[in-house]
Amino acid sequence: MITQKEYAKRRRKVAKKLPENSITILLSATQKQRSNDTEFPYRQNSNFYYLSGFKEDDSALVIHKGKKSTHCYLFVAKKEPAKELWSGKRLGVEKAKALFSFDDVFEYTQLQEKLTAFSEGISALFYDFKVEDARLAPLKEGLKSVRSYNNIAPVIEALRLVKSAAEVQLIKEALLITKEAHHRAMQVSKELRYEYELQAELEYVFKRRGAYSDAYTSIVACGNSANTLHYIANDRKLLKNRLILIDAGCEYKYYASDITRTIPSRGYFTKAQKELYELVLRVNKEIIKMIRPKVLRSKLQSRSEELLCKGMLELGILHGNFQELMDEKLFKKYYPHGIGHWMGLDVHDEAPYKDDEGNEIPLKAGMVLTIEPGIYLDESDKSIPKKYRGIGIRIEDDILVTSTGYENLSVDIVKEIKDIESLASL
Ligand SMILES: [Mn+2]
Repeated sequence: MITQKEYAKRRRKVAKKLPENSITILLSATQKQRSNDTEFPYRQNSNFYYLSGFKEDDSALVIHKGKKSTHCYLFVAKKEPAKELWSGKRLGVEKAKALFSFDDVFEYTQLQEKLTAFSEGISALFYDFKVEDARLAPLKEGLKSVRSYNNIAPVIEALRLVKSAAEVQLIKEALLITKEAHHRAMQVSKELRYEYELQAELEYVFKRRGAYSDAYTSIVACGNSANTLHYIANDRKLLKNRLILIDAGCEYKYYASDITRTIPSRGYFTKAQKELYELVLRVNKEIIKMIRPKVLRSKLQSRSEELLCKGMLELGILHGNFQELMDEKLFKKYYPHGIGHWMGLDVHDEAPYKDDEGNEIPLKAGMVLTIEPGIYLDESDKSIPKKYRGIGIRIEDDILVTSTGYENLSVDIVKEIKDIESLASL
């Protein structure tokens, strides 16, 4: 659990980076319309949530940094019984004051008026450029003395890069649920007929275990479907003796998990599938072993490219001279994506990969990243051995950088061939 103390500490860290005589406004996410009068389930904006822990819409966070002191305020929706009857209870000002450790809490409708009151001598305004919408214009207009408009998002996102112990704990809890979901998929795939049935099995576990949602739309891709990287239709048949690529992870208490496993549709890998799978698994493990503080992600990327390129050359998927294949990046046809990404409140955490000078940020204890090598061999590609066509494999784990190396947070989600086959035979 993230304590109020931790949220307050994060706000202090942000305030430290701000100039004197500045106001920072963070607005909650808005309700997103799905169609006509139906809405998507509401989810708070991650940067706002990171600094507040507040889950309601129609809310805002204000950091007022004056000459001598800094104050943080929360603005929340008014308690209105007639509205609450339809759309649910609101915490309201009084309870928010008691439960959240802000210097003060006001009604959201007072935001404009309070900003004007704070605005004396204010010259810089900070807000999240990604949440710039109609709510902001009148607020900006009210702050007449402001001379500079700045994006607060990079300041918050740089902090989000290094996770606290409590954040790591939540990611671990998300992964316990995601583990159960993937293991269930391994057990039941042979009994199912369509990709969406398997998707339902995974998401049934997410929901039943109290996860808010999937952290991203699940990919359940049988056979050649896996060669579409963002395949989310999940509406094709689970054919016999194919591999199924499953990229699915739940979001639990606002924290993501992101796991890919590739499993046989009928419980057993064929010989050709094993050959490819073992290559990807070897690369997955070898890259994870490289993780420790000060290592550059680009190093992990280039090493994964070397290993996959060499492996594909040995299997007769690529032809020619290894160095030429590397220099001309010909392996990219079959391994076109990155080795991994930051993960946290968002599955692709909005944290920077480069510092202000444009230099790559090296790994540091507390960072969480995915490692996800893959090979994608389209069924129409006549240049590769027939036995390998129509196979796509990715194996993805979630890794915490520690002071001495790494902790594989998803180590309990099976990925060895024998373990997957034995789960399938239960
Ligand atoms: Mn991923």
